[in-house]
Amino acid sequence: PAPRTVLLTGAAGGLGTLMRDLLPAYGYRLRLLDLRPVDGEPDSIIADLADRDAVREAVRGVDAIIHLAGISLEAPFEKILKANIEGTYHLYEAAREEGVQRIVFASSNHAVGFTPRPQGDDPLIPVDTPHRPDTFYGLSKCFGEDLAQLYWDKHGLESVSVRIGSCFAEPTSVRMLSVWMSPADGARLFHAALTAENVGHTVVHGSSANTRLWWDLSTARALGYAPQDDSEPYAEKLIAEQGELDPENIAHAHLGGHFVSDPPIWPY
Ligand code: NAI
Ligand code: 15L
Repeated sequence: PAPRTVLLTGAAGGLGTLMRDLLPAYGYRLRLLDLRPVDGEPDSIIADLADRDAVREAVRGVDAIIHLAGISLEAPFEKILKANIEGTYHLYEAAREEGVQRIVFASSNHAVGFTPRPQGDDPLIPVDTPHRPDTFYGLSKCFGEDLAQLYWDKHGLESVSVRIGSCFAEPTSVRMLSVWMSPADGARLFHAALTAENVGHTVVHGSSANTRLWWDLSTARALGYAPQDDSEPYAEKLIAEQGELDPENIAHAHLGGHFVSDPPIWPY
């Protein structure tokens, strides 16, 4: 049976806001959680993933979880450790204790951001490409994927780790033409990840069916995901404004874009 009640962590964030709009049409009843209040949602749970009791209470009785909460960009290691690494562990533990069947984990392209992006006739990046995080942030997503694998192998808790490209209303850079996931395709993919049978722990790439795609969508399609969108209508304007990607520029030559070349953030 399709899961009905879904806990959406990170509900106040950008992607959480998009999914709050789009997922109810698929028949889900969303329970919302975030550190901060969720606009227009007085019943949302305001809790920090660091608060294990609150997290356990939040997961009690849900059929599945979409886990978006956390730091979504590079930050000092200590902050990533608390929100993304310990926080995701607390969520998985709570789900195990409460018998939740499945978690859809918002992983990121930055788990494999140092992977060279295909050029010319190069093959698409496969989903089993080795972890090559481009930041502490990306490293926390590698941890989340491995945690998901551990909880499947050891506890039978299923997960789909979605290595999201860029999910925003529109692509805003030339790189995004390759990794963009339209919000509508994002909802399609989360729905597929919630409803496909026997996923064990499955890793999928999360993007639309872009003409300039860099990575393989076959594991996502195997879940039943049928993307409907393509960034190509945005290409002419973005390339006119920003120019084509320069293969000599390391930010343009790797999947992770500027995350690869930005200076590290240390805790000053
Ligand atoms: P966002 O930064 O807009 O939202 C994250 C939300 O998590 C915020 O509302 C924040 O308050 C909440 N949060 C942070 N720490 C928390 C904690 N300790 N306890 C409870 N809530 C906490 O990020 P966005 O763009 O909505 O991304 C959502 C998720 O998807 C993140 O995990 C991000 O890493 C991942 N992702 C997003 C991509 C995108 O294109 N938007 C691309 C790849 C991954
Ligand atoms: C991510 O992981 C970030 O959360 C998001 O804000 C974008 O930067 C995205 O990757 C991207 O690579 O464009």
